[in-house]
Amino acid sequence: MKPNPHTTKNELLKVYPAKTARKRADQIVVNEHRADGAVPEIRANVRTTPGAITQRGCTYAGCKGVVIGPTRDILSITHGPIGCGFYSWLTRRNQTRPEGPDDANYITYCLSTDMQDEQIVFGGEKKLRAAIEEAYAIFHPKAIAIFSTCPVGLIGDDVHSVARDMKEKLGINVFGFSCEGYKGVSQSAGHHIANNQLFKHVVGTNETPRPEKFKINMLGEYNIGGDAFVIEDLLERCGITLVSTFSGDSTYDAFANSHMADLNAVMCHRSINYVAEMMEKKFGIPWIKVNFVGAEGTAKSLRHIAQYFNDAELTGRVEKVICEEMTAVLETQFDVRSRCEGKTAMLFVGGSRAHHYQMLFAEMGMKTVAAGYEFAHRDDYEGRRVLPSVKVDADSRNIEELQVVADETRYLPRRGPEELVQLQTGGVEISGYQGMMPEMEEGTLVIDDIYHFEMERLLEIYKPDVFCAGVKEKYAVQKAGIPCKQLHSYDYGGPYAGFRGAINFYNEIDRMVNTKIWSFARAPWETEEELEQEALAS
Ligand code: CFM
Repeated sequence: MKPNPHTTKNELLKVYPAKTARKRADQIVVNEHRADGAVPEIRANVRTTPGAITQRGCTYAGCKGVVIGPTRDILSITHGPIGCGFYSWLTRRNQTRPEGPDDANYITYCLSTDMQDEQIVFGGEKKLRAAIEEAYAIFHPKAIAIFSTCPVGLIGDDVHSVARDMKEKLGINVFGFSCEGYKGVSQSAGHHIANNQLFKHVVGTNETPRPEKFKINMLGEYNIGGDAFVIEDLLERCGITLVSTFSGDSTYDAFANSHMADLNAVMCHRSINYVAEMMEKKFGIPWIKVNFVGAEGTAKSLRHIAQYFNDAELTGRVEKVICEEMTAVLETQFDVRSRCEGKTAMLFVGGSRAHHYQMLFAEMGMKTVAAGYEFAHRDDYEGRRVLPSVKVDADSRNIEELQVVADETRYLPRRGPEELVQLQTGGVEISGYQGMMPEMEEGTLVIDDIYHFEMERLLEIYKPDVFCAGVKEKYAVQKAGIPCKQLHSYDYGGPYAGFRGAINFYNEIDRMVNTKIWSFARAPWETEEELEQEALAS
């Protein structure tokens, strides 16, 4: 029998103390579509209840690990005790492809100031200066980024003044991030801090003209498992120039030159919408939301980009590429559907993939029964239309909001107001994002910042065919006899973006949900009787 989402919600809440349950109730929502197109309000981007096991990471992880880390030629130095430096050793499977063997690639390095008790007591700025000088002497990078860990903020080291001094002394760009782990309620604060500094210190600092006709930036694509390579290839075949990706397979110079693009295509809205908005205000570059996860999403995104440029030849090439790719996609879809149709999935991950990957499951005929983000905000769930009603609390006020105005000489609106309206009526949403909930079925469960206990209960109640999360959850899920697909790291797999990636994903999930192996795992809650019944049924 299909589990009832309302009863399930009560099941999850009943273990909590009254006050916690009350607050938590606003983060666990049964999805519905109201007449005006709105969805229920969800509480998001708020502190995790102390004591709960959350999936979240810290602000430092969001800044260093997520947004800046994938850029191969910015040398990153983590200022803090070495124990904090886990994310300075990039564990995120983002790939990069230097143009030649001599081109810089610092991604595999892990640099930390290794603060000791002495620096905690007397200050760590001296050690930071020494570290920057040492790193410069060894690598001669184009730019150095300094990342603050919690103790740096607590003792009050001024990384920004050190950065200014060193910038002058070394003659390269040196900039710091006040991304102490505690700065926000999750890694989301770190994205914002990273976006601000990139925008302030890098974007627009390289004026090399770009003569190409169709120039875009890809925002919020981090090249996990090679996704960006697939997208780069598609764009190239369509004749679309990628000026910069933020920040998968990216370089410092590309960021610096990115204001030459005529369109920002935003893949992960959560982590980078700030850069899109700021570039629009300062340089007049419009942005659209794209999604290269799922074959349909990929085709639609390419078509929207073509519509934006409104050029017959480009449109023709885009259609040709889509056509070339779709045959294999449809063949695989047809094949996997025969085994996967009607199976169920749950996705609890990050701030965008829990939404995007539902498209891939849908293409396989699978149903998403519950989903949620770790650290997204209300607009990622309900759509940007709710932005004016999002309350600014003490935690979000903590993060600087840059006041951006049109650049005196370089502001150039790429499209006039009428053209934008025309695009909008043509189905290309400008500066918009619909969010996850409007695209999920009614009666599905949407849970923000899911706690580990809730996850285990969900597995027990729904017994989904596949659960998507990260490595922290993976083995707990599998012990319950349910396969877990890691959507952060892709479990050593991927790419999953674009058409080729979709085929990869269909095949992998098909294997995961149809193998017999999981039926041999015994979930702790299964009774003898249930086991016997299962044995009889198989
Ligand atoms: Fe954006 Fe990401 Fe994600 Fe994200 Fe992330 Fe990631 Fe993610 Mo892990 S930037 S919000 S902070 S799409 S690292 S590449 S998989 S949680 S859903």
